[in-house]
Amino acid sequence: MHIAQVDYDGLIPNNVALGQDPRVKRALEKWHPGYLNWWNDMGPEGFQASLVYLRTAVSVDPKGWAKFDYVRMPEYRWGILLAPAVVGRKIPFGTHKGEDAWQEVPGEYRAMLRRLVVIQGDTEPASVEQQRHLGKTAPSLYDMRNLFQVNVEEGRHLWAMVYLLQKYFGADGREEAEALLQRRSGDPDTPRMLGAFNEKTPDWLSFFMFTYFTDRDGKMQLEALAQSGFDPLSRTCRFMLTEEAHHMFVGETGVTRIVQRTCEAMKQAGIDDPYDVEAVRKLGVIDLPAVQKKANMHFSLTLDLFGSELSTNAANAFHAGLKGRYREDRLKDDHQLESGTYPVLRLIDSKIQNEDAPALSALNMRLRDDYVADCNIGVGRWNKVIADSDIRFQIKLPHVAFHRHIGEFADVHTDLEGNILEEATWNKRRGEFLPSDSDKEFVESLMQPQFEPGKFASWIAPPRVGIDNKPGDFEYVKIA
Ligand code: BYC
Repeated sequence: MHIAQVDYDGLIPNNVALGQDPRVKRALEKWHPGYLNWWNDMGPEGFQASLVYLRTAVSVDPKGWAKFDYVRMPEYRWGILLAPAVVGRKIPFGTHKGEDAWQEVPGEYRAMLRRLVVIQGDTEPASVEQQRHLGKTAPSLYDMRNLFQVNVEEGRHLWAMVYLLQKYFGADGREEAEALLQRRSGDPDTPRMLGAFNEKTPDWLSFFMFTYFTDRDGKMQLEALAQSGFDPLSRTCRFMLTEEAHHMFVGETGVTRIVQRTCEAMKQAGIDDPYDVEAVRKLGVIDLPAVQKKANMHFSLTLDLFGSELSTNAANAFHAGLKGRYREDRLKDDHQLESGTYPVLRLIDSKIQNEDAPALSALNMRLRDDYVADCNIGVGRWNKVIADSDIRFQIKLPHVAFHRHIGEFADVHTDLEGNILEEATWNKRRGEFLPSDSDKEFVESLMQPQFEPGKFASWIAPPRVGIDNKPGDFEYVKIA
């Protein structure tokens, strides 16, 4: 079988010759019913019997890897897909740089590698759980379909990590695969592993911010893992990145369409002042300050996902050749970082300042810096929509020290510019920076479903083009 082709005949579509690997095939077939139970319990609520116009990966060929068709989500063909192997691939960084990439787990790094795979795997079902109620308030069938597309692909990404656990980690891999189905986002006893994945996604503005900011952490982490010297992980992540792009597209365009609709409504009503929140809200659109506050929230929660600025875990994973930097293969240095330094923002004598730190220890900070730069690109596009409407408002990412729970700034409060605030001032001003109860209530009040083909809720503009070039009134979801 050619690697670009996917075997669709069996229960589990794959391009890893599962048919010739009875041990792993059996293990996955055993895991499958538990997965379906989890999907039925924790996946999109109320739409499991509906026909959804979804894309399914049928190949890993970059030109034409997906096909679109109506599918009921529980019947989606979740599969195991690895990007094609690079012949003669070498470990690209760390102490083993230049050695042949590992095709099996290197014994000395087994625990570290398993931890990375498990953490990556844990985020995927978590996001599905966080988003499971949103279908009921979808602002259009187009948006509902995009939500479900994101959800089924996160499900596939769980499969991707579970395949690695089942194939390469024996009995403890099987246990971890089971545990991935047991933890639950936000559960006080069995929460998901990382902070942001235990938060609520209560409305569609949050969903778009999550897919813009948090899925982008997914992109950065997958890019770093795609560099791995453990070749099966690298190939798995490379293919996951193909799907991930759509998730960020959903987020970026979702926020763009909200901002566009708000600006249009303000212009029509002759409102110039974006801070006249009461007047703007009467138009049935989301005021720009509320959009800013949601961005502050999701950006800061996502920064926590990069771990501490200085981290021995990150240094060890790089040194071992397991997790690289963002686009390691395009960087021009020794790829070992034993001697270099990197500027790290730290809290020193109660002041936020840069300090040069050993480059190996500063890898989380470096990935976070790359992330912030990437985030700013889409924010610039949102601002262009606002500027084109002649409204004087700019969405800005807050300072990286703002509203943090992990790392250097976990113990201080700051304003959006990074000025340190006393506890009492923070408590008083919190509602200026983050969604207040009344902001939340207002956004929630707008979340009325719009399920008529081609129609959109009052607070969001239609997309410029349909999915798979379908016309505006295409019935993306046939609700059962
Ligand atoms: N919450 O050395 P430190 C995605 C723990 S998103 C709770 O500073 P490290 C997706 C940490 O585990 C991408 N705990 O951190 C997006 C450690 O605990 P232990 C997911 C946290 O290890 C949307 C201790 O604090 N993939 O794909 O250098 C939808 C000290 O940690 C948090 C990955 O993250 C937190 N936020 O970096 C769907 C890639 N942060 O071990 C999917 C794999 C840290 O001492 N993961 N801790 O008990 C990693 O590379 C790293 O584990 C992290 C943390 C970057 C997450």
